[in-house]
Amino acid sequence: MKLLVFLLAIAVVYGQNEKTCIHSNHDQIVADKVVQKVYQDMHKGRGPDEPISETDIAFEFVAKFNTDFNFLEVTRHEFISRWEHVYRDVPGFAAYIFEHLDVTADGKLTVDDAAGVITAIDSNKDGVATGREFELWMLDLYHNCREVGWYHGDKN
Ligand SMILES: [Ca+2]
Ligand SMILES: [Ca+2]
Repeated sequence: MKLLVFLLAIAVVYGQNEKTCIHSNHDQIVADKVVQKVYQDMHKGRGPDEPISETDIAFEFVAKFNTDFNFLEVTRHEFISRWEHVYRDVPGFAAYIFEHLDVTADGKLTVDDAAGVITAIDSNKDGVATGREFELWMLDLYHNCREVGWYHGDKN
């Protein structure tokens, strides 16, 4: 029994991807290039001043990141493995991005996270999240280690 508990503890430690806010990419793709791709995937075909809606967020990060039959939610594990596959960032960094998208902090991405993500992106607080604001928000996350929820304070 003790051995089993010990083995489970090991599995938990190694099974979780230790979060890191220091960007690292399997293919040595620099942060700005990764963000450019994330931005294009999110905002394809639209101008930088055009808004991003809650539906856009839900479509991009919930629907597209889903890998199992439960298409209304994306678990931390699902998100990390797909982010690593598509953008080639290491799992620990994908975990850091996940935590910034999981605004409700329940360990999964659902439509309930979309409004909070919009608030986080909307840096000039005019109630609209534009494509450019999304891009700048992502760049900020990639370049500056940000605590989850930091934008709730004064954001300059
Ligand atoms: Ca959530
Ligand atoms: Ca705005």
